[in-house]
Amino acid sequence: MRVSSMLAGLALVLAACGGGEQKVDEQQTTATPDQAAPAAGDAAPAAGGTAHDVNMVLEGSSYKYVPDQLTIKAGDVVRFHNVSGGPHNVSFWADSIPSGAADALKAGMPDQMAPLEGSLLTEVNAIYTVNFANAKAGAYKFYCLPHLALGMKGKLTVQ
Ligand SMILES: [Cu+2]
Repeated sequence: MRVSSMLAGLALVLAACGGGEQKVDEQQTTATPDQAAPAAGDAAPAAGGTAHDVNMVLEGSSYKYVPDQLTIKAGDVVRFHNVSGGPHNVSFWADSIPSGAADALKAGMPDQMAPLEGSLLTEVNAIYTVNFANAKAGAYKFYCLPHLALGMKGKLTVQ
């Protein structure tokens, strides 16, 4: 069956110039890209945890997290959305989180570029999720590496 359809295709190619493009399309559609893998940072909160959303935006000439202050509980996740003005990321100052909190926080941050430094979100609508499982109570101050000099920073409080 396949051979006869290829022959038919060949006949079409011979009959009409440009028919060869159809054959290329056919090959591309049979090779399905592996898009089934979930995006990095798409983690769900632990059972009972809440998901919080923080947008990373360029408003006028200012880069900001919206909201730039929020209070969560241990076990929650925070989803940082690249809305506009990217690339953005979320980095935590090691000396601006509760003492002894770094290990649990590192465990909740996928694809770190350096310790406590989240990966850059270059695509609009990309999301970076930080999981605060086992997080110590206290204040966690964070900033956007590309826009720190422009004042893009925020504070999370874990109750
Ligand atoms: Cu930024």
